[in-house]
Amino acid sequence: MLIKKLKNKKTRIEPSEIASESVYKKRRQFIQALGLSSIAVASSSAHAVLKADEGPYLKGVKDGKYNTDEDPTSWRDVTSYNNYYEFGLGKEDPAQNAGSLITSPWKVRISGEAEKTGNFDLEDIIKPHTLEERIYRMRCVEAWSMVIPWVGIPLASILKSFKPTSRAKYVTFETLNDPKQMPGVRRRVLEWPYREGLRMDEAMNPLTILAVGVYGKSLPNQNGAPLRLVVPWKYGFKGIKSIVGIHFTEHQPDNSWRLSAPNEYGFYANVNPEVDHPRWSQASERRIGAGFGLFNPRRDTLMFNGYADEVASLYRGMDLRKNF
Ligand SMILES: Nc1nc2c(c(=O)[nH]1)N[C@H]1C(S)=C(S)[C@@H](COP(=O)(O)O)O[C@H]1N2
Ligand SMILES: [Mo]
Repeated sequence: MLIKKLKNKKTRIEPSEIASESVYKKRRQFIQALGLSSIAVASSSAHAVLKADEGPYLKGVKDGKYNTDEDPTSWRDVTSYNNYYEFGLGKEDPAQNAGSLITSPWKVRISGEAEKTGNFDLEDIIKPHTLEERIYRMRCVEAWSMVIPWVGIPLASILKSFKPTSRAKYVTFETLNDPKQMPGVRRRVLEWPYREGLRMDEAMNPLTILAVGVYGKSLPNQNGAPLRLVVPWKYGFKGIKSIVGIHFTEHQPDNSWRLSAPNEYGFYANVNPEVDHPRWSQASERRIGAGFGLFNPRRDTLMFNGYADEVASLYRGMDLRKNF
């Protein structure tokens, strides 16, 4: 029980942190006004309100593109309202249970249709690239949404470094599958290991990133440490967490959610207010942390989650009802 308590302590949120997002926003505006990179010069006052035990700010993070200017969802909500079934089905389970995940050292296996394949240390994969902050709208298939300031690397830069061959038409990702660290995989609620895939042009789109951090700091385990996918125009389940494998393939791969319920979850999973989930509407969404009940009216969901200018051309001529 003592161990459990200590673990919980690591993820408990102090009341002072509720202010973190407004401080964070002010700091960003200030730093943007100075034209400086946001994280490299992070002020100590902002640091104090963010969780002290989540480690220092990541260094050398530059401002990225495509940032929404909507208010970021609080650190508290981003790190305590999660989906990560390997650590339980409840939204609060991942923050409670993911302390058992060991994220260092971490290896990623690169395989399939690429010239450079093998087992690589995560540090070696990341080192040649520049970290960027990307403040994205995120939308879960369960019709809630958040605004999350990720820190990551464009997936295209990382994939190119492994020199995919001309036969690489898709890329698949795999999460760690270790019942010792992940109590949830003992129940077969999904096809383990959790896996997800993208078409190569989706993977290479400049919006797609592999995230290593959030709010300027390393990813908490519950958010998919140490490496997770972020594809802001797709439903949240495409954003696979704690990646240990990247595989280049010629044919469209399987993904865990489609394997478990093919009529409910497709391969593309593009946010689309016009195509309902068989059990609920996808036309509107509830922004987490934006107030309660009447004070938090549902907002209309936007086609491609508001990123149509950047990605609609990827799907020209496709029937998005069939390819959901
Ligand atoms: N390995 C793994 N990745 C996962 C999930 C999961 O259960 N296991 N849940 C997905 C779903 S449904 C969502 S909405 C997002 C949530 O990411 P967040 O908790 O960082 O907001 O993670 C996605 N990635
Ligand atoms: Mo989700």
